[in-house]
Amino acid sequence: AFLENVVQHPKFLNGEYNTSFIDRTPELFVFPKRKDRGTKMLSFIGETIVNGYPGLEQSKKPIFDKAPIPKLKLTDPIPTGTKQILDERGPEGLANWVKEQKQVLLTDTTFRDAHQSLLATRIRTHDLKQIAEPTARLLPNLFSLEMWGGATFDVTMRFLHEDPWERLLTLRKQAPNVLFQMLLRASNAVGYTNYPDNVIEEFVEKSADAGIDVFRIFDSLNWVKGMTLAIDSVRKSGKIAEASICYTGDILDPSRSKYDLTYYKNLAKELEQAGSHILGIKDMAGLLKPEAAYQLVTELKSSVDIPIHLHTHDTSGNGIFTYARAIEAGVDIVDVAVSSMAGLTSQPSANSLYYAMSGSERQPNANIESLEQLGEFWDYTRKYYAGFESGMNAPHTEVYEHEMPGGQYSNLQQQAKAVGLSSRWNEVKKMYRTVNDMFGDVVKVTPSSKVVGDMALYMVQNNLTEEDVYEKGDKLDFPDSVVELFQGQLGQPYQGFPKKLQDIVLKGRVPIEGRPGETMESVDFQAIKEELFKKLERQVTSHDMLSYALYPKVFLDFEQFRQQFGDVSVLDTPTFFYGLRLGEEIEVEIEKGKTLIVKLVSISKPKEDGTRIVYFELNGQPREVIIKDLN
Ligand code: 3PY
Ligand code: ZN
Repeated sequence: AFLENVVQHPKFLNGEYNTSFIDRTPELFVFPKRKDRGTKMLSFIGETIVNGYPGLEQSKKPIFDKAPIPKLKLTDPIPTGTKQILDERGPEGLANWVKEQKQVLLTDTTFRDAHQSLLATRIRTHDLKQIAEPTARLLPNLFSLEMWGGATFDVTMRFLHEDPWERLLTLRKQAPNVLFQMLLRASNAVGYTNYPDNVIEEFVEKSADAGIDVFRIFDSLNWVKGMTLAIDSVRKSGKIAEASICYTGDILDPSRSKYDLTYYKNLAKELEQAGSHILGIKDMAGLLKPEAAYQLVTELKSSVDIPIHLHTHDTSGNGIFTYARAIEAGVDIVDVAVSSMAGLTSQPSANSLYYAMSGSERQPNANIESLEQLGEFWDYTRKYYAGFESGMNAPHTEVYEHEMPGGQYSNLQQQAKAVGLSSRWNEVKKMYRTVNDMFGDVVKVTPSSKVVGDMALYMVQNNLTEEDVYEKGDKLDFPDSVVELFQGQLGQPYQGFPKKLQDIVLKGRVPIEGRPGETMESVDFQAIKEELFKKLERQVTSHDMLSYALYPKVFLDFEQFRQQFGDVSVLDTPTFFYGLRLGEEIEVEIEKGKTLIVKLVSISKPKEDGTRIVYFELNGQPREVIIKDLN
């Protein structure tokens, strides 16, 4: 069936194919299904109606207003943008172009970090797809759209039952003019652990092929040695390497002298030396105060020759002030989100920054009416995801104390809840800072931030003080992630590990000092291909192989889900999370021009074996599915 699909494909017949034809042509893998798509979809909707969506409190489906999509003349050509500049001039040419701009440039993070930080990364491709082309048309002057990487890779498969690669390919088609940016955790790729070198190389190459232009690369301990392989791989792919400094501590506080201006200056020079086209300053927790931003950017502008791109989180409420000062000091690009997806643990608002810079020659070149229109879409869309909001609804200046990254706050809160520590959340936050200090004042960003969080939870849960750890540590069984950190599995922190605690944690195990990837065996992609072919009984793409190499269990669970329920990314978001109301009828476009009409007719009482029958109409014909009621 696969070969039949290949030889019948119009691109193949026209000779428009190259080595990536197979990877980039997902329809080649669409074969006659054993179970029809309608039945699979009804099974999924039936499951959701009876048992709810995992992680959301089960409730009757709320009534949502449909998000308004800006009305645009879609027959007009999409205006050109930075993507065309990169394609014409290459990464160095693009970097030079950035330096020539008088106005500050913007990266819109709405499609990635904004929802990672506000809504536990849950925004679905279905919604992104509605607004990708309008965004490309309304904001063609953006530097980039951050739309992949970080937690999105894992969450799309694990919780949204979608393929992250399909998201990238789909959005790329709709927004061909603006650079696509992703967050790459250096040797941890888009995961929480170190991967072998060939996985990183392959992942970068295939991500670049699928549409990523700018790779923001960081190491969770600011360890340059852990970043060079990723930088080299990006350079090889012809795309933009934006190696980043993770900002921690406070350069204005003389008692926090470990990370001072000189530290950041030296790091910036090393990253420039290592081949970075742009220097990122990644303020993942939003600790960079306005005056510190001014001093830091001033210092770095005079130390390196490449453009500087600043990322912050607005947790403290000071984000716009920080940006205004950084812009005054000459920062080239800043990260913002569309107003209704901005603020708090997310990025500062693009709309606010636009107005804050009124009267300045560096005011960003964005159309404010466009930003407001996009804001309206996201205002409505965000409501579908209300169940994932963190509950933080005002500026949170405590962040300067606990230093938790924007993306971690709600996550750790959930973890605390899961182990029965909801009522001790304040203690957990304080302990997070204590652990930071015990670990020698470390950079806290995925995955090092997760280790600090694990240790804080462990100590609160077991009622341990700092002294207890030093006194009774030989009898304590520390979390695995803590042992791995002190073994050097995430790399080496600046000025090394605190020796005393390292000995207590390792209990005689020998730490490594080199790059973990150096000693890890390469992944055999051919073997993965064969293994997956057997498991999945279908042709295996290089995207499948990478998803499996990074997240073996998550990928296989996702595949199994697809076998059982089909492609659920075609469902609208309220239906995906809440199913249908009695009597409600929806239209689902399962492929271009092919629509199913689904109506919920009734739900039976549970039978003795705990199952219910859910009665639907599918395109006017009665259909039923049997669902086990797990409540
Ligand atoms: C991630 O690694 O996902 C982050 O957003 C870190 O800030
Ligand atoms: Zn961030």
